[in-house]
Amino acid sequence: MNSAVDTICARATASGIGAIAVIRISGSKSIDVISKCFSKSLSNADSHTVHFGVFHTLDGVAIDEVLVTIFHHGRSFTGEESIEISCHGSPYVQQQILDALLASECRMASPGEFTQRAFLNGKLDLSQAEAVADLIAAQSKKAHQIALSQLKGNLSSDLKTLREELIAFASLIELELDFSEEDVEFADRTQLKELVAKVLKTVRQLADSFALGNALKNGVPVAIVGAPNTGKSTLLNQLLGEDRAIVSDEAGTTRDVIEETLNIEGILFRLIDTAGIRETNQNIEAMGIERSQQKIKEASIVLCLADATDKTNLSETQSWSKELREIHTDKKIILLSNKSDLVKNDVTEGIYLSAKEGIGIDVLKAEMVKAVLGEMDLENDTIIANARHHEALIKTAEALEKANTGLYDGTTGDFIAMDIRQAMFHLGSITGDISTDDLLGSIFSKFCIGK
Ligand SMILES: Nc1nc2c(ncn2[C@@H]2O[C@H](COP(=O)(O)OP(=O)(O)OP(=O)(O)O)[C@@H](O)[C@H]2O)c(=O)[nH]1
Ligand SMILES: [Mg+2]
Repeated sequence: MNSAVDTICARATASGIGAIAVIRISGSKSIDVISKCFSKSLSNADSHTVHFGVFHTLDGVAIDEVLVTIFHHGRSFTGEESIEISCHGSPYVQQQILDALLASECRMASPGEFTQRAFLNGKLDLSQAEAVADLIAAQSKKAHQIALSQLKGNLSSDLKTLREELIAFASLIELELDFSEEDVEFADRTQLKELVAKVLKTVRQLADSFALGNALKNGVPVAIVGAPNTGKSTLLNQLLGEDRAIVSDEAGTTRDVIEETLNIEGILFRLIDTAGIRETNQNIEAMGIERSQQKIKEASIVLCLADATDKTNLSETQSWSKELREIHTDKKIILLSNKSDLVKNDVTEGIYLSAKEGIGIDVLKAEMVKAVLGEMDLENDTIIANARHHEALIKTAEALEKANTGLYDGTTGDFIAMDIRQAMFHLGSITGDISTDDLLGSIFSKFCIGK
């Protein structure tokens, strides 16, 4: 059977009980298949029309009252003739309907097969197809925003511009090659240098945006660290607005890592409360401390909590956070003077905070948001959130750097043309202009069945 043209079906909604469920069919026999199991004839139905009737088995046993939506060839998500059956959300009903479809001329869709067909039929490019998966998985406003922008084709159009610029470059180089036999050297390669520099800058910007995109997609890890009893668990609870972690005036209360998610201004943060760091002979506490140190490594933002009532702790935390800042230049280290409610008239370091009274929490939240977004303008800048795209952009940049070096070293045009072709190849792999079955397989197999 030719898998590209046979008719496939699958549940499009989550399994389990729901008010309604949607079953999708796609392929050239979609209308034939439904016609055998539906109380009304749909062979003359217009595209984008909805029909109420009874779905029955091939033997005529009624299963459910359903709504059938028709999409004609070329006018559906996949680009093929498609049907959506909205039935009641009982798992039994859904299974009966699927069984009837499978007994007709349908086969079960494999993971991501609907989206893969949309890609193969030119309805979406590869980066847009991947955005479908990201959109479904988005857990916060910002992650949703990035996925939607990619689905709408913003990344695709940026890449298209880059590609056109590289083609322009390649044609200039070709011109040089054409004249090479006459020993004409383009002594002045200024224009070429400018073009490569321009493209390289954009490619690097896109690649760099991955740090932010990835953080927004998966949640920004925030480690709350400090000496025992400084109020780390109190701060976690205050940020969450609930008593999640045990708070006590005994040092060493938190022994293991506690993780909770928090949404601030549409950004998902993963807050991590850790065991207080100090010298200890106790095994369990020592293990907790080791994990705290591990969590600092994994975090993008580290909240260093000091006890403002304890001068020694305050200066120790201050120098410790300074050290962290020097070692981890890619992390945002925020120093907090907690329990400031007890030292009102004293000078404190970092953010003035009372985790217990909720003072300074808004300032802290604003700092956290600022640490994530930096100078980025999410509304207008294209942001990469996909590791595959990031990798391809890095490779594109590498090839462009080689071309750039070649231009300055006076390398002959044919070598530079080769580097440019490499750059175009990697760029093209993002949108799927250049793709292999292996690549497609690995991308679409990560989708759920029904997508
Ligand atoms: N006055 C005041 N007390 C606070 C504040 N924050 C925490 N505390 C108190 O400090 C004590 C320790 O708080 P925890 O939140 O358990 O401290 P911790 O850093 O998680 O401690 P360990 O888990 O043992 O490392 C508790 O008695 C809290 O009520 C604050 O801002 N002001
Ligand atoms: Mg604690």
